[in-house]
Amino acid sequence: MEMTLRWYGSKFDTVTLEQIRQIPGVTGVITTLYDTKPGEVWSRERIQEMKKEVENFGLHISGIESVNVHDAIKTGALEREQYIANYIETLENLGKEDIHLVCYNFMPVFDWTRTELARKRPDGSTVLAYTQEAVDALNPEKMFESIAGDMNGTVMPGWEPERMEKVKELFEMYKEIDEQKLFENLKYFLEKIMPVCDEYNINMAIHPDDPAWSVFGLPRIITNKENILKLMKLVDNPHNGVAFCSGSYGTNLDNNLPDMIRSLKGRIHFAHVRNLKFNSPTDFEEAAHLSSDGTFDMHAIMRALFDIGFDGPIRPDHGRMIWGEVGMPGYGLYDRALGAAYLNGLWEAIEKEAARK
Ligand code: DNO
Repeated sequence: MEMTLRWYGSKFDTVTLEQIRQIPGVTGVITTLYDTKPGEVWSRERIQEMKKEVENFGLHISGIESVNVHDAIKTGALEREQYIANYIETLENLGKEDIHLVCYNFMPVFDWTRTELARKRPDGSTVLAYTQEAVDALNPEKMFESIAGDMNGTVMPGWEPERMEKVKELFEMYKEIDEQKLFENLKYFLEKIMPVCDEYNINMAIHPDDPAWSVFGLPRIITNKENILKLMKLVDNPHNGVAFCSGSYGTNLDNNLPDMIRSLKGRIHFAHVRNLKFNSPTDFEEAAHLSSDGTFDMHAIMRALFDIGFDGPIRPDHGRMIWGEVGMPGYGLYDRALGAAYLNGLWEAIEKEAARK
């Protein structure tokens, strides 16, 4: 495995490449062209510039998170052919620039959903949190407004203001879409892009829905073992793979994370590893990565990844805001650096134990 950190580009991130380079064991970044809109073609020139910038700091691009999928593709609208063609062109350009991992999601309207961006924990740190009660009490059109005040002036992934202005329109687009339709549209998209993935050896890694259940009555399909295995079979090509996010699948306490990892052997191309602390099954907050700070057994998660021979990039995921840092909620430097060091420590121990046997 390779330890990485997500980085949004120098125009958008409060964390610098220089800082990332100084985190022990982090050799790559997971990045994106954050100012491109879903459906736009990524030019080779822009990809080259991005690569050069990262490489100037002694790091490399380990993968893209995300090349976002246009809603016309998710809803199967007529214009999807054009957007799929654009997506293929972007993949081609990435492949030509030697980038072989693309993370994406297939969530309708909202990407990941949280109801608080700065819940205070007893130690004074702040974290992202979710309660179903708060979602149930909220008009979806007000979702963005309700959390915008805590974004610290940053643009959060999936919560871009231009997109949120269109929430009503987006809901309208998904009116006829149920889970089955969404699966069909995803299959259609994947089948169209597999040839270019085969040609350039690009691993597609689907991010789970977060939380792993339907919100605001919208269908959500990448939520549990059964569904993700169904998707693997529907398009049975190793390039159709998974971004295993412990914090997203883990929102549903029925999901046995190590067991899911083992069942996805050969198909996990990317891992987001973080911990959650549950106050009730529908009220959780994002803890420090350390097992004892939350609900998950992080050793068991890393162990399962090791056992299946996982060799892709891992990144610590959302961190707490600590030590007075002001940045994009979940994406500050300090707690994610602690997370990377901790996950590297677990991995080293697991690897050495295994070598001794
Ligand atoms: C949240 C992220 C998601 C993820 C996308 C992938 O912090 O994990 O926004 O990047 O769903 O397309």
